[in-house]
Amino acid sequence: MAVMTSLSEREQRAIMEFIEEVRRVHPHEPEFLQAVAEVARDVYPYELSVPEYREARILHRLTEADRIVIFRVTWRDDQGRIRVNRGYRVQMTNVLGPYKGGLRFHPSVNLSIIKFLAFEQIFKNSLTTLPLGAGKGGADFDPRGKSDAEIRRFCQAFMMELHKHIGRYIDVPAGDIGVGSKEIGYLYGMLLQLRGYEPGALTGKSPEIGGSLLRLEATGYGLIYFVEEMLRYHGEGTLEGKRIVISGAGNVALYAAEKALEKGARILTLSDSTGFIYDPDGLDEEKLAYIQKLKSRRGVSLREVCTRYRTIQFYSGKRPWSVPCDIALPCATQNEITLDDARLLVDQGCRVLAEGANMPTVPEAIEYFQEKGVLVAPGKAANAGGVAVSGLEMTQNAMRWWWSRQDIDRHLQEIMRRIHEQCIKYGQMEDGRINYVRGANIAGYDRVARAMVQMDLVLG
Ligand code: NDP
Ligand code: 2IT
Repeated sequence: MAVMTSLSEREQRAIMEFIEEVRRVHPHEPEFLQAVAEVARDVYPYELSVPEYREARILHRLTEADRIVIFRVTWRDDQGRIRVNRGYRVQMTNVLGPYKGGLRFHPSVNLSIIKFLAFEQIFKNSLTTLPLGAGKGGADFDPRGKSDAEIRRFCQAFMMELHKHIGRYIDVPAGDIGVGSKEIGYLYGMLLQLRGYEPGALTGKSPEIGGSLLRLEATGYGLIYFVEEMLRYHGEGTLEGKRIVISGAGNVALYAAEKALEKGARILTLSDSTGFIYDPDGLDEEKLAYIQKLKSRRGVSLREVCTRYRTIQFYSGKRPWSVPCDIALPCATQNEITLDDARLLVDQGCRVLAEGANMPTVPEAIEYFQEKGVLVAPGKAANAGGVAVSGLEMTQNAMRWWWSRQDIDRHLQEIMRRIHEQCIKYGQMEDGRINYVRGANIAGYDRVARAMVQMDLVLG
């Protein structure tokens, strides 16, 4: 299905009006508006071209969450002082399955950020082709500098409210920034006490308490599988010898690095909120294992790596995009690649940008990359491996059975391959080039739209 490369004036006006309307209804939510605008640019003209979608006003409906829960989380710190945080759960749509998406604990969390993440999740979860609706949650809680006991008490207090809104057929949270298997363990422990055995109500659990093998690695591994598909399709060879620049040093970044290394790539950088490390020799397995251990301690800076490895350089307060590379993998957070960063990356020879994080690239930078012929894989396609294996965790919990690492890995590779295929199908331009951003947006939208039209649920 080839798509027109340029929009007519009428289409452009319709998109602008749509975005303006969303801005009016959701003022002061820049990240949410950014995510909606990125999708609307591709999807709104498509919606207008399909009479039953246009009539059903699918995109208008998808920009308004089914419901949003905002709640107080009260907990006690190690000094015995009462602390108050704000918790969120945005239940976006359950057309394809139970609301599904992670929980983020970070001081920057606000309604706009959780809504943008929940909105992205609609299209991502749809692309997996698993029965998953979309949601996201979290709190403005800062795990840095907190003791284990404080993290546990916070997670318990958070679940005191969250449990009223989740369930295996209702809403199934998982991890995201600041929420790893340790936090999921505490959250699940509290859910167990409040409600009894219900492993299917939360994913990202460790295997001992009903989690799926390979869930931990799934987002990072899936990202690399997706990049391999892109290279293969474009005749750009394999990852062997390719120079990769990665941001982040958390779950997604470290497992992407691990898999890329296994495939023979050269990992030049990692970053965290304090700066980035650059290893001119490329990180090897030993260094990566050391970094993994170091970063599993909350609040430790990557700077520490240099005290052990003298050849590794640390750049305080900087992002890694100035380092020459073939492939860039932003795996930290939203809007971490600006237009200036994009210019730098392109000048230095970057050919592929694949988003491990959600919305890490500002829209102007995406446009610039595309103009310059850089292949851009949007997060909703490239990082879908995490939620896909979460979906498989739900399947295993429902079956009261577990699959081997090899089984899950096979499914993950197959799912990433199919997502790539959908991007090709819907993102093929008239000149034969592939616009992965458009492909992912339209393919993700189309499945939800078809489901909505079939159920045709309109009240009033
Ligand atoms: P982690 O908490 O494990 O790691 C996050 C990493 O990014 C850390 O190194 C952290 O630095 C850094 N970071 C976070 N916020 C900022 C910031 N504002 N500025 C600079 N650095 C920052 O999170 P994940 O690896 O799970 O998530 C990373 C990204 O991937 C997010 O965008 C998330 O939404 C996305 N994602 C995650 C999935 C998952 O399964 N976990 C699935 C799909 C997408 P520091 O160590 O200093 O805190
Ligand atoms: O952004 C994401 O897709 C995630 N944080 C994972 C969500 C999940 O439910 O596994």
